[in-house]
This record gives sequence, C-alpha cells and structure tokens, in this order.
Amino acid sequence: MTAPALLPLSGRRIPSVVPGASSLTHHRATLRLSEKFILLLILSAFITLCFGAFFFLPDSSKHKRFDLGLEDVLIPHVDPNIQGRHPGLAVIHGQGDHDEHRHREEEESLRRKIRADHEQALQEAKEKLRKTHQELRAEIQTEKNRMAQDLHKKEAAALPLSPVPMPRLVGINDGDPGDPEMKEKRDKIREMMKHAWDSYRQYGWGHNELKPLAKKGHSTNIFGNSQMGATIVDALDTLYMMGLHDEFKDGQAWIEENLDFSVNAEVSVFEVNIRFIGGLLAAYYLSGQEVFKVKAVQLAEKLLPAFNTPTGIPWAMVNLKSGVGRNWGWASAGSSILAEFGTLHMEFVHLTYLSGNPNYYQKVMHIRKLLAKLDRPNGLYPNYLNPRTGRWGQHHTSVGGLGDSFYEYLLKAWLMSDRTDTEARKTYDDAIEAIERHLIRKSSGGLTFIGEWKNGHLERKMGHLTCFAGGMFALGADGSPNDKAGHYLQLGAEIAHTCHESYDRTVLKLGPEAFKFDSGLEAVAVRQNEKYYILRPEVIETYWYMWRFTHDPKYRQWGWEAAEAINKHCRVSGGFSGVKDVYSSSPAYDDVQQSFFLAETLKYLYLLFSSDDLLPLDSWVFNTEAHPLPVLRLVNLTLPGSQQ
Ligand code: DMJ
Repeated sequence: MTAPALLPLSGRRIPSVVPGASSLTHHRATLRLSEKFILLLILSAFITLCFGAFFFLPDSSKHKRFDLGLEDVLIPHVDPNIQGRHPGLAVIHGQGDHDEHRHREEEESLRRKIRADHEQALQEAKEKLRKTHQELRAEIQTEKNRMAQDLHKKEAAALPLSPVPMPRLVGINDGDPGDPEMKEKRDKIREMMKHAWDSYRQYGWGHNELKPLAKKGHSTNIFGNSQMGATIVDALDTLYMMGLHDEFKDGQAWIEENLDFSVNAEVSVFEVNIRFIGGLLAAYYLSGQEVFKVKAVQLAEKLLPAFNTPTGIPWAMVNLKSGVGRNWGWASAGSSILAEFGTLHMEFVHLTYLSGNPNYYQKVMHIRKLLAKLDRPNGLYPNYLNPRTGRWGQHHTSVGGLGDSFYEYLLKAWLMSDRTDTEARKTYDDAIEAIERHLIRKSSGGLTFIGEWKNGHLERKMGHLTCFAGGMFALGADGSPNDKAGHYLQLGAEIAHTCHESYDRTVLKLGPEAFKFDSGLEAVAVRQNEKYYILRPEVIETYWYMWRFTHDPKYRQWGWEAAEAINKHCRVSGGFSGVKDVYSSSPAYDDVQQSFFLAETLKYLYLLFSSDDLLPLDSWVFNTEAHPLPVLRLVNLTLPGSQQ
C-alpha cells in the first residue's frame, strides 16, 4: 500500500506518508472484503484531503502551490534570490526584503497548517483502524443517515411553491360551547385525545399506529412496510383544534425531521391520500406552516405513478420508491375500487391550487370523464373497475366499504368549489337517486337501512361504514333537485336513528361492524366476525352533521353515550383499543389504536360539543378522514389545467 501510485503529480514518486504502512500490507491480506473497503475509503479520504487542502487555500496562497512542505519532493525548489527568475523582486530593495520576509512567514504558517491537518487526518485514520467492525458500521450508518437528511432538506428547499392567495379561512377558533355542561363533556373528549396521543407518543412514536396493550408500534398492509408516523399526520389537525399546541409542535418536529417518502414500501394510494395528504393539507391550512404544504406535494408526486395504467384509473397500491403499481388480488380479478380511485378529488384539487401544477387536477378530472362515459347497471356504480380495459368488474354496489366515499366526494367536490362544480353535483344527485330506488328500504320494525346490491339481488345488511351516509344526505340536502331538501334531511335523520339502534342493541352500547335486517333481525350482527368495533367514526360523524343541521339535542346525547362507552370499554392504560364482540360484557381487545380514532372519532365528538362557528360548514369541507379543507371560491379563478 503505497501512495505514489495514486499520486502521479509531478512524475516523481512520493514516499509513503503513512507510518507503518508496510506492515499494514501484510495485515490487509487477512482482512475481510468489507474491512478492505473501509480501509480504502479511509485512504482515499486522506488523499482527497491532500488535494482538498490545496483547493481550500486562499487564492493568493495558490500562487505558492506545492510550496507546502512537500515541495522538495513535488517540484524543484525555487530560490527567490536568484535575479532574473523573479524580476520584480529586485526593483525596490527595501521593499523587496520586506516582501520576501513576509512571504516566508506566510509560507511557514501555511506549512504548519497543512502539517497539522495531515497529522490530524493520520490520527483519525489510525483511530478508525483501531475500531471494531461494528463500530465502523455504526459510524458509516450514522454518516449515511446524516447525508440522507441533508438530501431531504435540499429536496425540500428545491421545491419552491409559488405563493397563491390563501382561501378565506373562517372559524379557526376555540369553539367554546358556552353551556358549562357541554364544556365539561368537551373537556372529557380532549382528555381522551390526550390519553390516545400520549400513549402513542410513549409507546409507538414514529410507527404508523399503536398496540395499546402490547405497548408498542403497529402497522397494517395499507402502509406497506413503512414507518411513516400515520398517527402523527392523521392527528395533527385534531390536536390543533383542541388547543394541544405542545403536542402539535412535537408532531410537526417529527414530520420535519423524519417524514420521508422515498421508502421502499407498497402503500394504498387511497389511504395515503386521505390520511397523509388530507392530514398534511389540513394542518397547513389551520397552522399556516409551510412544511405541511411542501410535504403534501412531495408525497403526491410519489403517488402519481399509480395513474400510469392503460385507462388512467389508478392502481390501488404503489411502491413509493419504484413507482410500480398493482391492484389487490381479491378485488374482482385485479380491479381498481370505486371508493379508492373515486376518493382523490378534494385533495388533488387543493394540490393543484397550492402547487400550481395542473397534473393533479387533470388526473382526477380524467377519472370523472371516464366514469361519465360508462353505462351503469340500473344507474348504479359497481364497486370494481378494471384499469386495463376500463370495464366494470363484479356488479356489486355499496354505500359502505368499497363504494362509500366515492359518493361523498361527488357532493364535496361541489361544496368545495363554492357550489360551482355543478357537474359533480349532478353526478351525485343521479347516483343517490339510483341508490334510493334500489338500495334503501324500511325494515318491518320501521328502521330505514341501506343494503348492498349484489348481482341483481339486495342484501339486507348494512355496515358501520355505511352509517356515514346519514351525514352525507343531510349535508347534500340543501341544493338537492326538485326541492327535496326536507326529504334528504329526513333520510339523514332516519339513518342516524338506525345506526343509533345498532349501538343501543348491544351490550357495550358500541356498534358492530355490520348488522342485518332479515328473518326477524333488526340492526344486529349475526356472524361472529361482524361483531367487532374498531373505534370507527361513521356513526358519530352522522350525529355531528345532524346536530349542525337540526340542533336536536338527541344527537349530542347519542354522541355522549358513544363517548362514554368508548371510554369505558376501549380505554386501557396504553391508549384505546378496538373490541372483538360488542355483545359480550367482557370482550377481547384487538390491540390496535387506529389512526382514524384520533383523526375522526375524537374530532367529530369534540365538534359535537363545540359551537357551530368552529369550522363552519359553508367555509370548510371535511375530507373522508375528517380533515377540514377550505372552500375554494373559484368563481374568479381558474385552476391550472382546468381549461383543457
Ligand atoms: C376512515 O379511514 C375513513 O373514514 C374512510 O373513508 C373509511 N374508513 C375509515 C374509518 O372507519
């Protein structure tokens, strides 16, 4: 191991500058490959330092290059006293002596500096060689992490988003309900949020979710194998609304330092959109902190490859690193799912608005246009669409899982556009009309329910997820065609009542995942695997919308019943857990604190006991994960890309 071969500077050979180098030559033969690599790295670092030293010198000193203590071996020595070689030096004698003296001093000081640098580098190299394999690996890993962080900071800085006029942000206030009883209830909900957050902070920080009994992190396949702090992002706006500002700042700091989307993880496009992009956008609008906007746009870029399908209908999943997309195997021969590709509109319109990039808007408008061209069996939208052929899959229609938020986003696209997107409203109205005709029935006991359409047959079963529709009908009542506002508000109230019954007919006073209206059964679950409650929000969501539109106190009462039941049966020392059987007085826990419990369930409860001027519904539209986005009053504004 001799340096000269690597340093052909002047054609001369440089003696080894590493003491003991020859003994290393023998030793190196016995080193493992990775150690050899590290050794090589150290040496190249040392050599680079020699070169680097030169380039970092001040400009004036570069004129004395190679005159740095190694001059004897690098270049022929130059004697400045020899006249003719330095004509300028002899012109003014006194001055010449003085200059010469000064130059010598400068040279000497430079020599000292370079020697010191070399000695330090050698010392470091020696210390490195004394370290164990593990220590070196740890050091390399730390260095890699630091470089990755620097890169992310640069990436973030390299994404300038030109400022756009901020939409009118109305009603970001305390929402004090006035009434002391309501205040007390609201404080209790806030305390529950704090318990959920603190537990996650303590046991699951940075993981997607929390296992509140095992007291450790948790994740599911919707997030791939990533650790993207889903609970942090999902909870931010709830923390903000509740005035939990230290917790909010803690979450923000984590996002700034750790939220990284260049991970080799295959995630659900829908879930990442509603929880992460929705959560980041809402946090941005509420707090005004740029980092959330930048992160939302960065993440959206990572989702875009999912749209690279023959039809432009996105894949359900995309690998954030490679951009490769695919569909769930179980979804009607690899189809895309209506509620997934149909629940992107709100967030994508905001992304275009904030970034000026027309791409997002165009992607979701393309989906809308494609759907408009397709025939619909009985006017109903099947839940499955093949992204390769653009044809419907299995004829299964549902306002619960697989279909739900597609309808919700049609209505909300209209509301979010300040009611200018009339195409969306018309599509919503037509869809709801077909749903009412084919799916909504009254049970013999007088309960209105929304069933599921399966290949020409109505299944008289309703899911917990479907219960959100009560709120949707109430929200869409104003603006419905043929003066049917009263009808839709009534329908909302009936669904709220049915869903309340599904809670009230259990032992725990918590609703099952699915319940039947068949063979004498009314709003109760039959199968064991439909008896669980996993901290879902939909019933409470409907109570809140109904409260806002009617101010009927029963909705606050029902909401409080649910809050008490959750606190009694789902609360454990490490957070909140789902339960496996709402008909059992001592149910087993599922040991998952879902991120939507903080994003939605607790937020809707808090809003239920707040005054209406906290996030009023004519200025804010909540995405399907309860993240509030402001109405974009687009009357005098054209979104980039909307002309095409
Ligand atoms: C949430 O992630 C969203 O509300 C979604 O639209 C449906 N399901 C869950 C909560 O149950």
